Amino acid sequence: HRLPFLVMMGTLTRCHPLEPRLMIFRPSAEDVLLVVDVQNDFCSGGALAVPEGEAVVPVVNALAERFQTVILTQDWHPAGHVSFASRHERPAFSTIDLDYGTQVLWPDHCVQGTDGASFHPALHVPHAQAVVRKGYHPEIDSYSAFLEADHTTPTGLTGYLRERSVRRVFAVGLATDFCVLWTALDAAKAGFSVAVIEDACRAIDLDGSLDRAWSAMREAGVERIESPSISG
Ligand code: VGL
Ligand code: ZN
Repeated sequence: HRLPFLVMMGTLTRCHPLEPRLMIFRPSAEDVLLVVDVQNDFCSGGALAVPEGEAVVPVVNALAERFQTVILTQDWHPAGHVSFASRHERPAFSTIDLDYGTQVLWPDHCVQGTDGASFHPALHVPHAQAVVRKGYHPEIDSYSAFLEADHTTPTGLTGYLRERSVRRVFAVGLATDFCVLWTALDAAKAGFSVAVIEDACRAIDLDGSLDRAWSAMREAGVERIESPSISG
């Protein structure tokens, strides 16, 4: 009988033996696991805690073992950053209009060099090869690991990944509906194949932002997968 597999982009990709519609990805040198903002401030007890944020840590640790190339991102704001509600004397989670568009105002979080900006202590990815810091310009936020919120200023990650011959980006981390969302959309715009691994992410979900995020990602051709779809 015929084995249910097909070959995609030079990588053996087959169906899950128990779930024929589930595609299995076997990471190669052309794949990167991009771990977005698994930092103390986005976990329980942190300044901008994402519900169950720390639950991604064991999932990410296990996934990372299956990737040769792992890159971490770190939200990295100076004190008094333009995205901080305190700077504008406005309530957290309200919005203001800035030159580059609407900005959600957040509690002060991920201030450079603080414990809140450090990676979660249980994140164990010793073979991670680069850390991309973002949001360091005082007047520009950056949810995306590729482009700042002005949609023009690059972080350098596109060039880094291209120079390393990466073609597929697997995004995980915090938060699904902000930094993971914008990272995935910009990766797709830059020409990478993109998948978001849902159970390795958690969301803030502000006024329906999670549903909108999945719709936007679907429209951009970003695949929505679960961690059992990544084989070792
Ligand atoms: C994030 C809000 C503000 C995120 C970062 O990592 O999703 N969200 N800064
Ligand atoms: Zn931030």
